[in-house]
Amino acid sequence: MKQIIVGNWKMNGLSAEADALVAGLATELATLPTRADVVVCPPFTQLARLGPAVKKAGMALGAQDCHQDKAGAHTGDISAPMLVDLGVEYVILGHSERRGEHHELDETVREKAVAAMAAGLTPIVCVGENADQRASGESEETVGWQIQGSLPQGFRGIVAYEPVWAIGSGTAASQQDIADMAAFIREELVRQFGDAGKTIRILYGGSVNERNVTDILPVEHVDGALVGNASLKAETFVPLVRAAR
Ligand code: G2H
Repeated sequence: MKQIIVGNWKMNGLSAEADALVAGLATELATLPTRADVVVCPPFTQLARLGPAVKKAGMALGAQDCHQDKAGAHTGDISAPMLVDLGVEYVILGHSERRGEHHELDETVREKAVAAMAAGLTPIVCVGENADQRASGESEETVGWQIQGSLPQGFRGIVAYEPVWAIGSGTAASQQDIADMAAFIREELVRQFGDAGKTIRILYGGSVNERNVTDILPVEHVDGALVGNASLKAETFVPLVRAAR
């Protein structure tokens, strides 16, 4: 499977810096002969202005969340059809920062994934254990429940394994931990979706950078990376694309 590198800008990017970052990515990616799929997920406020330049550079546009309803009385929310209307193709759902700061449950994430697929978006559903769950040996159990609860029937999207304790820490999970969990997730996906589960891309996320990426991307069942901090500069993001197959 072709790998995919997804940049999650989180709540970063005023217009001038967002424009400069996409321009920098465009220049550097143009020098790569063949490469993985690349998605950038800026904040909602930058989607419309960045869309044309992102596509011109051969990248795809992603958003960081969507509401589960198509429209209606949901002050401050953005629906999946609204994202499609702006040329968005991917949407990150159930990131641990949404689950934590906005109390999103597996059920909500599942409803959002249904809405995203119905609108024609590819959902990137995040799962991952926190430090306490890891310390008590419950990593697989936690991720298993999240997969069962967050992925709807007929799921056609991407799963991102993001151990919460590794996010933004500067230290990624070890190669062995990633290999073990990616294999477990693959088994779960096949158990839940049959043969279709073999074609769902599995990403690793959590402090991916140019130093550790060469340990992470070759791991079996790892089909790419979801990248936060290192996606905010072309010089730290492009090496990750270069390392992908
Ligand atoms: C995990 C990741 C991107 P970072 O949240 O989703 O962020 O690479 O900064 O740990």
